[in-house]
Amino acid sequence: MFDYKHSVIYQIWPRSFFDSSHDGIGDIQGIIRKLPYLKKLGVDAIWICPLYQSPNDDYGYDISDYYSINPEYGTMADLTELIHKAKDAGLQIIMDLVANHTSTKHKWFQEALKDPSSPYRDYYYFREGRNGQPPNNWLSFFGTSAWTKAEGNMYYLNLYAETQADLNWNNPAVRIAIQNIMNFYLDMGVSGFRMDTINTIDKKEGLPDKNPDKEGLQFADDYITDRENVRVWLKEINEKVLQPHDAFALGEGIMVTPEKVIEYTKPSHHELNMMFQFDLITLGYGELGKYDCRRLYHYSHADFKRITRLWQTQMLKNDGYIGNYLSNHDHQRSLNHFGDVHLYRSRSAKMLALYNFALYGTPFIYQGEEIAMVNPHLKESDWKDYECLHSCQAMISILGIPPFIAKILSSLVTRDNSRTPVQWNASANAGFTDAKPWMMVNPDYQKWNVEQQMNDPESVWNFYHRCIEIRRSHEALCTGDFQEILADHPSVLAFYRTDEKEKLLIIINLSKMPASIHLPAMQGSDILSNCPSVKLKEHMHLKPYEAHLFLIH
Ligand code: TEU
Repeated sequence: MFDYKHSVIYQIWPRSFFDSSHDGIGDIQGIIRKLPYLKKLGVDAIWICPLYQSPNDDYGYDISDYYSINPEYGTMADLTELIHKAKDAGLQIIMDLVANHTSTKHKWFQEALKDPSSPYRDYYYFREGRNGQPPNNWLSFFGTSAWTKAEGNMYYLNLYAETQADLNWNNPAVRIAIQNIMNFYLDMGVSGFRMDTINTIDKKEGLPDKNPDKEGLQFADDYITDRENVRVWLKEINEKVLQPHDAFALGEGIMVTPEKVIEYTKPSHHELNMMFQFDLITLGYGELGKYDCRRLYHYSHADFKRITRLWQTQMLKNDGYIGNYLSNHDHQRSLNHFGDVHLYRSRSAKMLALYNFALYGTPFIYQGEEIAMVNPHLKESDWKDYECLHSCQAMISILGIPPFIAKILSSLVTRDNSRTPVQWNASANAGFTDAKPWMMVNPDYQKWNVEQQMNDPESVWNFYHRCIEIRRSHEALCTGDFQEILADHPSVLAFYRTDEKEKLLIIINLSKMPASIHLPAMQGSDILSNCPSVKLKEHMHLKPYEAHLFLIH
């Protein structure tokens, strides 16, 4: 297994990465063409979002055939070529495993639908409705009922889109089928998997109503996350698939707590190597997620610091392990969420990079983050994401938000924001394609693109490159302790990362306002900063978003 604690992982959402086939859609050959770029950036592994056959209702997270590649992205031969060329370049390939559900176009579901006595019927949750209503009151993650009518009074469960039918993991045949899929790709040479929404594969027995005394659809959080069989089934996968291949497994943990991550990732438990948590990425969201605007998308830097402190201390103290990320294909761009896209776009992008690379846990770069890509200004007609199209309606119907406000807010938080094509250069369509791109390109590509930034030593791209080099040369950043100082400061995050060889001090002004700090007397050299290097002093005045990494003498 590759050394994931000393690695940097780059996330590719293939549809918008690079188009080599002149159809306006990113593809596998496009990823192959960019392997030298990824090598030059300095990453060690690539997590590729789903490439499998899919109707694209959820852009690949609705799989209709696990054993074939979406022809828009290429062929199985292309994937084989990618795996081999990546390995030759010293890059690991991590595939996305979507095993909580399949597309309703999958042959298993089609057989189940056609014939109630089919063995595939028990691959899914088919249940009788109640008085013309769904079997229970669960709300899906996408703002609709978690049940879709199949035929007559029969419904099937879908925690996500209505065309994403939940698999019944209680059925051993389902577990064996998923294990066979994993073995197939591991035998092809992939290094492991990012396991999609993996902590929702076990649902409360009997599928009972949630808050039955309440009106309307209810989010069944503890009925569908982290139930006891999740660990049982992960241990089975670890024993039968991961260990025999010495393969890596990263789990996406919906609303997962530090206690649960420790259970899933403690090495002696033989379940997962790493997990994604959601506390930071959902800062400012309401309890029902990004389309719940009741917190007005406001969060404090004290919240940001509290979450950082919680996860850093809990993981180090209890032998848990996480991947650290500031955006991905499911959320708006990190600069719009945590930085500044106007006055301090470059500086705040570097601040966020320094933050992410200074933490305990494997740093993830989402495509385009390394050049400070930001949300485009989307109109309703630009929306393509199923979640947005349906959750905007839920914002109106469930939360009672006036439609014109719901649409403005939806454009700000929709996943479409992070799915615009990567901006490679200043040529037409940002060099992503020479055809009509499948999705709008952010018009700021002429100023913000890879080519321009690789040639600018002070660019965000070169800062990411330095972060990767510095992380690689300072073990304390990978496995050292975390000790916070200035815990009560309203906007400055400061902490030591130490091991037996060295002591590093990270100081980050999270705010667009200047900040003053008082430090213990010490000597140190400024080894990485988004502002001109400064002397480490007891009293420091930080510019907006100013960030430093000091090596303490
Ligand atoms: O996302 C799971 C998940 O976290 C979603 O609930 C996500 O939070 C969503 O955007 C609601 O805010 C995974 C994939 O990353 C996502 O792209 C898929 O749509 C989803 O599973 C279903 O496969």
